[in-house]
Amino acid sequence: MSRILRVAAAQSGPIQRAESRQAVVARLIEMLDRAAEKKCDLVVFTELALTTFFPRWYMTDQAEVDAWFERDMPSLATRPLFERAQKHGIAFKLGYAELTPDGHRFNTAILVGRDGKLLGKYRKVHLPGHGEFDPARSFQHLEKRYFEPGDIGFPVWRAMGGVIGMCICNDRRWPETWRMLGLQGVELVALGFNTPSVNSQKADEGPAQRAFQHRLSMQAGAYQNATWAVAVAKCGVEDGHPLMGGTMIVDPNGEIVAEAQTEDDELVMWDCDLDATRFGKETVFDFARHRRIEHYGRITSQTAATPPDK
Ligand code: CDV
Repeated sequence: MSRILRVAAAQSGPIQRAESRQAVVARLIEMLDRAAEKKCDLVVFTELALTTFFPRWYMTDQAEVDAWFERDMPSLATRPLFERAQKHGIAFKLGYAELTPDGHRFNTAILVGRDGKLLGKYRKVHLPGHGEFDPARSFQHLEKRYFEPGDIGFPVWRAMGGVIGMCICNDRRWPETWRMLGLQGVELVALGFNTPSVNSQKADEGPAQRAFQHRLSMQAGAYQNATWAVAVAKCGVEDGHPLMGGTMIVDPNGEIVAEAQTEDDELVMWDCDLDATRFGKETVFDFARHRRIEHYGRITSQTAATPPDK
């Protein structure tokens, strides 16, 4: 059986604060239709794909905050996306803000199968930013205010003939994320990101450096775990706030094989041969033969770095 998965990374251009869910979903459906025309198997949408990147806004009214969240999935607004994907027989990955029935809020991604049914869910573990208004920053990044850290770890799923995993934005900068997925034999990692083009705490860390760090994280994560990796941006200028592009598909050698050219809605496609993950998994990154877990205890027993005394 062929293990080639035709993947479309569906980059979102900017979503303004005033844009409705219905208008955004119509844009996603338009990309889904184009992916279907090209006979794609899987469409990867971005992080918080239904709204502007609202954690840049400081809010104190919980009702105002909750308006950015989905209580059901599919919701009324997203049902047409599910129906169209099912009609095309395309699987998709979607990021959104999740409000659970018992009142928990997560930055979430779901994997939906070709039949329109939920295959898997991931909740962002590494939440960046801060919980209170920070006047020292050039803009706010309040993910720690609006979300709880994910509570379901880093699952993977057997789907579409392979082993699929997800993570979300800041997770890609953490080798722990990749290794947790790698240790479950992941063959394709799908993620979305909203990365401001400039560091809010360091004005001279601009677009070039941000793009470099993004590539470095993606390429290292893919190579060191011998997996395909698909990273999908929301980018362009949202209400005066620029987000970087850089949607890309990375092969299991860590090479970028396809990359977006714009900061708008754009499809980036590639035929990902899942068997191409085998060589790395059976040689230099054959974990069973080469990992030395007797030396890795600190990774799960401490958070802060503890340099030795002088
Ligand atoms: N949405 C994100 O997680 N953004 C972070 C920014 C704050 C650095 C990122 O890692 O891209």
